[in-house]
Amino acid sequence: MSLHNRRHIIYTLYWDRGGANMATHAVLEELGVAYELIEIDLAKRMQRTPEYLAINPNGKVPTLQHRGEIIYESAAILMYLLDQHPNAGLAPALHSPQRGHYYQYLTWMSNTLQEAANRWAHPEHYVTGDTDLPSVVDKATQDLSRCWSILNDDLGNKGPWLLGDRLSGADFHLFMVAYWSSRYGSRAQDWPNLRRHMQAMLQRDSIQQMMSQEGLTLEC
Ligand SMILES: N[C@@H](CCC(=O)N[C@@H](CS)C(=O)NCC(=O)O)C(=O)O
Repeated sequence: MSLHNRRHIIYTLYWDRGGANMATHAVLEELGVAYELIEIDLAKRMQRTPEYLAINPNGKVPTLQHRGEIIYESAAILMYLLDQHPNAGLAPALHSPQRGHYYQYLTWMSNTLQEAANRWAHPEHYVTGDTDLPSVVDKATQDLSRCWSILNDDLGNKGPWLLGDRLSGADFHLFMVAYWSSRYGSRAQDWPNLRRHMQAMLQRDSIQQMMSQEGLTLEC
């Protein structure tokens, strides 16, 4: 990690405190590569400036820049990043059976788990008025519980990581959504195998560095 050594920077991560950048940020730390952080303060609507929309037309974080390429979507960024560093062992080899499960978890967490999390946190994005907001939140809570149940079973059957005995990028993505859920109606930490997973992730230097740099804390 050489966050402040600009001469050797190869990655630029656009981020906001506790945003969907958390997984990428921790993986950059885990890899020990040189990177810089550019804060996009969502509270100040910096994601909507013409400058940032030119980088990421979705107006969301994270965005990663690497050798002139711009990549958005946290799961895609993780897969791309870990393919740049195959020796780190955080992505299963291309033709290994575990590679399928790695894709499975990252895409499922993006479009099912993270989607339910987003509905819980931002029900206003899913309806036109505000009268239906409680029912959107209730349904999101049910869907989150279903997702936690699936993950809790998988971790119980395989564990301690999503791919069994090997840590992968998917575990960083899971930790990110599990962290967010500590303020939700359905919390990952209330499921025993998920709680163990969160506690194991919290032991990692990379997670601690990311959380300290983003000013985050978590008790579980
Ligand atoms: N599926 C995207 C979701 C990104 C996302 O929703 N980011 C939020 C922060 S967690 C954001 O930038 N929101 C700003 C906005 O919607 O204006 C990913 O995983 O990268």
